Amino acid sequence: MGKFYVTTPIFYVNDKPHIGTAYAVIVADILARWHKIKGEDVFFLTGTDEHGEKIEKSAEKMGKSPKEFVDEIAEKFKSTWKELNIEYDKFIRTTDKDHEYAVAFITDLINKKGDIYKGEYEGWYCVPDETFLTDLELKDGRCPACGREVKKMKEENYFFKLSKYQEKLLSLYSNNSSFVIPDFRLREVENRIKEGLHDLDITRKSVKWGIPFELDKSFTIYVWLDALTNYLSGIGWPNNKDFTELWSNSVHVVGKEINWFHSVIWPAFLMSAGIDPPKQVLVHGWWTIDGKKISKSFGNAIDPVDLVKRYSSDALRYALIKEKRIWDDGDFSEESLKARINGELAADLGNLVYRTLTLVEKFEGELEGTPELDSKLKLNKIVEAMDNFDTYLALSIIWDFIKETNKYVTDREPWKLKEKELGNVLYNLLEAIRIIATLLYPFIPHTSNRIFSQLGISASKLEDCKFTEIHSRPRKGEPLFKKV
Ligand code: ME8
Repeated sequence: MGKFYVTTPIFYVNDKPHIGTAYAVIVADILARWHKIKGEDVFFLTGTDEHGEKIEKSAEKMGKSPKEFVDEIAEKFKSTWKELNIEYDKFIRTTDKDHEYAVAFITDLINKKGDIYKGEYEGWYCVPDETFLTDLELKDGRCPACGREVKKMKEENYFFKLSKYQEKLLSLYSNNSSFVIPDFRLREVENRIKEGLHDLDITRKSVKWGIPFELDKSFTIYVWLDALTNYLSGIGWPNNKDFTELWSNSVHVVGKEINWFHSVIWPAFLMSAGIDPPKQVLVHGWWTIDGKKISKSFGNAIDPVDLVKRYSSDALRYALIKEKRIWDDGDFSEESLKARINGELAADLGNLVYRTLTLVEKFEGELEGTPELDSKLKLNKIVEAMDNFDTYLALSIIWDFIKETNKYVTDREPWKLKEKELGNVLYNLLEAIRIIATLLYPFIPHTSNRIFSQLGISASKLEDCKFTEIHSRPRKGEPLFKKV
């Protein structure tokens, strides 16, 4: 059986989840469910990134110990993912003991390779982003990533010989052109590497809330070596010898601002430790409001739980995927979400199911006939789009099939038909609806399950997406979506 391992960034716990963090998790959930209906063995990892100065400071502000503070926020993440119907297999926390062990282990491997040395760092530091910056990297004297103030820093530090991996990284990309999706994000890191790689600081002296650095206990490990290792510790590395089966089929879903860490620094750490790189990094764009990135610290965060309560998790999942391609940025708009509920979910999909099942309930004949709608189903195109992580395109092609099915109703006017002819049209509609529910399952799982239940069948798989015989007696239920 094929394997599929998908991860999300592990989120900083200085914030509760917002629509941007929710997006990464929804994308990963859709990919996980897609691979499940393909019949693969799937492992889906998400979690929280709990060490570092930022978190130490946030806890202090709240008058809590770091541990008390992170425990509370980690729970908020878990409950939010539950509201969004996220079916992860493991929720990792960087304060988990087995994770801390894995971080010490990988640091030791890197050190044994001779890739760690002690030096001194002098430059600028962005506290919220926990990044050192050079004069050249500053933008108008501020952090280029978040636009906030930076402070001057001079610190003894331990460094990782990142510069040593310049050529190896470039050949990783040229040997595997789909290592980073989309392609323009691969070119971006490639061009930056060609300008020259600096060695990377991997410890902090002033930060107590972190994993101890075994080589020198007056330091803790800087968040990125700690955080990135979650992708291995989350599947039992280093003790689980079978981790390679999942690892060779791994996809990291990450936002564009952390592409560098995932496509450059992470593979370099792994090369140093003698571990293969992950299979792929899928880099998604940002949700914005009036063009500005949504973020708690910019004060424009939108609470996904509030949207779920008002519109349902499926409506939110659907709207986020249908609004833009994964790798693009896009403005979030509640008006557009409402329009999609009314126009696409309630009218196109909801009505199709409701009116078909209304006719089926009144019909006593055999639900059988000849497939007439199957030629409208572009299954290969949907599979191809999903293989390319183009969830937007896949969902659009599924929606074209829903529209074709609605057109079939209008063209054939089943309310005017009788007996065998009616049985034939209803057969086609029911089979189309079953296939639609199967293909929509990764995107709107709750709605798909409701359709399956109205059809009187259990959930089907991708291999069942063809017109066959009907063995159940469908029963109409409540409309799938109410207009808002
Ligand atoms: O960077 N639009 O954590 P983080 C889309 N702990 N996605 C967004 C977004 C937005 N406006 N805002 C956030 C960290 N995200 C590290 C990661 S991984 C080993 C360590 C999503 O809490 C997006 O996926 O800042 C982004 O990469 C992630 O949240 C950053 O979460």
